[in-house]
Amino acid sequence: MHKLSSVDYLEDCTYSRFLENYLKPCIPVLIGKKLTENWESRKTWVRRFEENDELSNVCKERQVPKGLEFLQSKAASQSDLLSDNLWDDLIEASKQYYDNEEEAFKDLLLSPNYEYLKQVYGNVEVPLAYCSQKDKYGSQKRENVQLGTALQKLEKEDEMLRSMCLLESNGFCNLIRMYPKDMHLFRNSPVTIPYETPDLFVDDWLNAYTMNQENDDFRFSYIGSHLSTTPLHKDVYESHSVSVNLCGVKCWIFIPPSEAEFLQKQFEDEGLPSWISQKCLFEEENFRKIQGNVRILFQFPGQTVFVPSGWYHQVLNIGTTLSINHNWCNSSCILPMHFALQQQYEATSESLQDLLDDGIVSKERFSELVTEVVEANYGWSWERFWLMVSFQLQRRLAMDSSRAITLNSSTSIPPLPKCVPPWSWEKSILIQLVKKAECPNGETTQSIPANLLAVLEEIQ
Ligand SMILES: O=C(O)CCC(=O)C(=O)O
Ligand SMILES: [Fe+2]
Repeated sequence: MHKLSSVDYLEDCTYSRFLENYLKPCIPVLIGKKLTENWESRKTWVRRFEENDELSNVCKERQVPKGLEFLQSKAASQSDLLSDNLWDDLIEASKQYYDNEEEAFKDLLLSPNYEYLKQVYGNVEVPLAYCSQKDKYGSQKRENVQLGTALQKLEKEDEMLRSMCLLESNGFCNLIRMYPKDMHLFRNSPVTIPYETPDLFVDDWLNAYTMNQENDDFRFSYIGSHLSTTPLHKDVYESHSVSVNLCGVKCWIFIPPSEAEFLQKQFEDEGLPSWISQKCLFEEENFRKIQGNVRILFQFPGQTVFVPSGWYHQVLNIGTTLSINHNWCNSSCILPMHFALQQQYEATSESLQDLLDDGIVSKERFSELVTEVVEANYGWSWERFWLMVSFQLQRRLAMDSSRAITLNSSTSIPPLPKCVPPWSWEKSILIQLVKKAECPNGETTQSIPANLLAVLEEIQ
């Protein structure tokens, strides 16, 4: 049987190693828990069942791996989600990360600090997904609730799972598989942000621009109950993501951009599925061709996953998980982001072409309409894309007082972070970017600010 490849695991990682081996080539990587050891949220957002906790005692008596066996028994009926070897693979992976079993089991006894989270963020409205129910479009059913309400439900399910373990019941367990996800807990947060973005991910054009210019952000939190999932997807705008897990274990599957075409072909008739079972990926003949390129990864508490732009991925939560994620971007993925946005504009123009051909709208109105539809479906536009690029260039050039420029009306721009790629490399990407935006006649329809073009011309 073919085995899926794993993702590189680094206990520690310097910026230059990350830049050259993972960020520039867009390769996923898992980084050890030392990277986030000073995070406030690793203390305040989670709690550990103590040694005298009932579950610990039962596990000791029965000599079972604490925290794992009861989760496994409750997953027995979910063969579409889990492969038979998942538990062995998980234990095998933990041996890479921990010196001994005791240490691993200690981490597996972490759970969300429901009381604390309710107290601090209980009033924030969040999207709550029900992973075992579908809406009319076939996506996970979602509703907006206050986080306090969601936490109450999650805590109840957590308790039920643990008490079923105590009763040694192996019967079918009807898990609701709730998943509050994409939660904006840090936008207008009442308390200080409980973490500091590691240097590796701090060169982030997307959050720098949205936080400073749009009063918005791409910083999210996720609280996944046992066996909740995030369906197969690529990240928003073709950005990168970074995920730090605080408790539970996340099982990730990654499919590289080079296999996107294979995936599309494989599911040509019905469209991409929301979930590809591990059984299918591990064992099916059809998938043999890509098995060597598909990667699996178990993310334990404290560990950080870099999810590069353009990779399809899906996530299964084992035990209750709690994570903090950023979508982010910089010169390493700005070209694929540009390409993806261009595709959106092209597809939208094509679908609306009749309106222009039949003289229903003017040429000017047509292009406004295309932008409106792209904004509604995809969430952003050329205007905001180029404003983000300009904002970043302004930060870059502010470092050099002879070049300080003003590209937009903002008065305060945050200083450039400590770890950024060499300017020569970044400059070559920006030049390629502008070339791609130009039509054959040298004009562009992408609302590139004229002063951005002038600055790029000057620095070439
Ligand atoms: O943790 C999850 O459920 C999904 C996270 C994800 O898709 C991401 O960070 O890009
Ligand atoms: Fe994602």
